[in-house]
Amino acid sequence: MSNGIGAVVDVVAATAPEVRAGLADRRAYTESENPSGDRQLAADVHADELLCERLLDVDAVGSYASEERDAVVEDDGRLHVACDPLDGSSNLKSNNAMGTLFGVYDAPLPAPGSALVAAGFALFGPVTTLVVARDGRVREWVLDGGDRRLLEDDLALPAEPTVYGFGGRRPEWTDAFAAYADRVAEELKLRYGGAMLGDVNQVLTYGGVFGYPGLRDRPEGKLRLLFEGHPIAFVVEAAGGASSDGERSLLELTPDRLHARTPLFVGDPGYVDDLEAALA
Ligand code: AHM
Ligand code: MG
Repeated sequence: MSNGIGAVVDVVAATAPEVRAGLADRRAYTESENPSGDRQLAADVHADELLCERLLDVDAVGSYASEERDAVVEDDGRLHVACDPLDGSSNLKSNNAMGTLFGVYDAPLPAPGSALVAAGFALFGPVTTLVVARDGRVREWVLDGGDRRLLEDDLALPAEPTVYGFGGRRPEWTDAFAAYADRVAEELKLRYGGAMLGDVNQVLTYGGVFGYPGLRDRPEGKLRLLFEGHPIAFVVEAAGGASSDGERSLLELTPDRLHARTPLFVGDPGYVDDLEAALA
């Protein structure tokens, strides 16, 4: 098992710097939309193609699914990888953070969160970092050229929460969520950059809570359970944090279809508990 997961991590570590290096020339929109109805940038398509080809080359990888393609690409192997190849790609125009997110499952996709065996992300900030959760532990490296330098051997959410970020416009929030958000805003400092990976990495670094809630006219919210919710929940929970769709851990959920969306909250367990109580 570990060889298979290690090989997946190696592919992401090798491919992320290449995806990043390719961003400058791929800032234009293509004519196409992804299955969620978002316009695709050339950078989204490029990242997806590189990851698909290289991950399926790993012997243990039996299928690849991504936010950028309709159906699962099948092969032979016991591991199944779901990716958001370029999370936060609308930040390309404004030159803000974005990254590559992946989840490794030992069941065919769409799979329940309990089938995750590893997950992680590469974050393209001022430096490129790689965060990987497996076997109940989270590690963080800096990726520099071909080098991978360990930053944290056992990354844990800070006990003292400091920052928060919530997606969607306030008039679209439910009254219950808006009341909760008001309380959080009294206690924590707003940090919202528009890329889930960047915003969650601030929570992992400084402590706090990130959420993209269900909206009045879109109760399922914006983010996708298989490609975004499960992997980020797996990382945050392994770091000692909590995740929720408003009622229960995201890892207890199974998407009813590949591109299903979910309200998403991750971070400090106390703030996630309060959120569930506020929405109950
Ligand atoms: P993407 O994967 O197509 O980039 O969309 C997901 C992104 C998240 O990274 C981020 O949290 C959210 O969309 C931001 O949405 P908004 O622009 O509505 O704040
Ligand atoms: Mg995304």
